[in-house]
Amino acid sequence: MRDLTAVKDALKNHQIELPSWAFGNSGTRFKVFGQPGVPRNPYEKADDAAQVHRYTGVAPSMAVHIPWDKVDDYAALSAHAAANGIHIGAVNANVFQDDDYKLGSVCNPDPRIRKKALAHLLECVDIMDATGSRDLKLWFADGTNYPGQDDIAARQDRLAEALAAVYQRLGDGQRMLLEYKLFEPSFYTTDVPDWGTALLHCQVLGDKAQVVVDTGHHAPGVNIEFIVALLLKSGKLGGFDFNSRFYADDDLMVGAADPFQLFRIMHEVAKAGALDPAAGVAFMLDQCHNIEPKIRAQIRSVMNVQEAVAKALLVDAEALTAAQLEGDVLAANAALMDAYNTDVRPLLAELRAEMGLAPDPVKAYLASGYGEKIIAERVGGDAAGWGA
Ligand code: RM4
Ligand code: MN
Repeated sequence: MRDLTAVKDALKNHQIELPSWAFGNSGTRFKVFGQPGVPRNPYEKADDAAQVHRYTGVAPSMAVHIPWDKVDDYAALSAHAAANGIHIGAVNANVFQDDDYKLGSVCNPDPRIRKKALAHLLECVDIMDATGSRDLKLWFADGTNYPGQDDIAARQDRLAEALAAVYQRLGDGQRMLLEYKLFEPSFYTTDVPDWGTALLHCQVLGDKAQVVVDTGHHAPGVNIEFIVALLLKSGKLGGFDFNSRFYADDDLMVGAADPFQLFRIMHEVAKAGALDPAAGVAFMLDQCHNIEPKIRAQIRSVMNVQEAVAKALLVDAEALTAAQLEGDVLAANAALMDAYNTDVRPLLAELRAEMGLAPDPVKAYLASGYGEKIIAERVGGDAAGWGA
């Protein structure tokens, strides 16, 4: 697509969802470095997420994580988000931070613990009803550390049973997104380690179950765009958890470690016509800003995704296909590289001007004084954190 108006229209339509947890304190297992001005509750997280949308214009929703974002009244949280121009997005379940889950949640050998985990997942669907959220995102820390520790196949049966129960509970227009991750916290087996396992479960469940690709959850060197292309072809790509990694699940800003990979992924998405929200692919960020300022980092991340999308949209599809069909390896590669090497920042600045936004969102946010304001106002109370 090289018609610039069409490129800009596609960019205006493309939406990115922010994770509530990115605004709270986070860290590694060695240390959580607290930052001043961090939200103390989900309402303040929504305030911060709204800032990111305000300056980028393309991030109108915030995913929540339960129980980190537990509130008494989810409809009130939704209304608060709406008053700030955003809405509540995916509901993320958390069955990995309770002592009971030492040997797993829905795959645990103990039926009592499996029941408890399932009850939490069902509670998350109740929350979706209250917030009007479409997606339930499931990531399981389940797995084992030692060969022989548990029965690999039996754990799959327990998983399937829990997923089926949650699937039954989904209402019209609700979906279940199953996320996979190679390892961590389990080091020998993980019960949903890869896209194949996630896809097998989703295929058994039905149309409302789709796979979510967290870009940080693969072994080094895995070709993520290949996975994306296949899931798109089979109608099973429910969404992304974007972040970037140098080594493991680093949760760094998307596009920071490997912008070329992000471009290659977005090229597959653009080619499949899946950028438009109507295609049903959720473009979520799943990041932690351990040392950098959080709101600004989220703005940067949204911009990084937009840059990759813009480049993907600039690929001369006709030239690419012609070269591919002729077997002209170098011309085909050049068609991709020409788009990737384009400086799309002026185009994005123009787009923002058309949307009534400042051309440089980071500069505009810094000039707003919001960062200083929350540092002055958010005194006392407990800063939100991911509690690990
Ligand atoms: C997991 C996974 C989930 C995220 C948690 C915090 O590794 O990526 O999506 O919710 O971390
Ligand atoms: Mn994730």
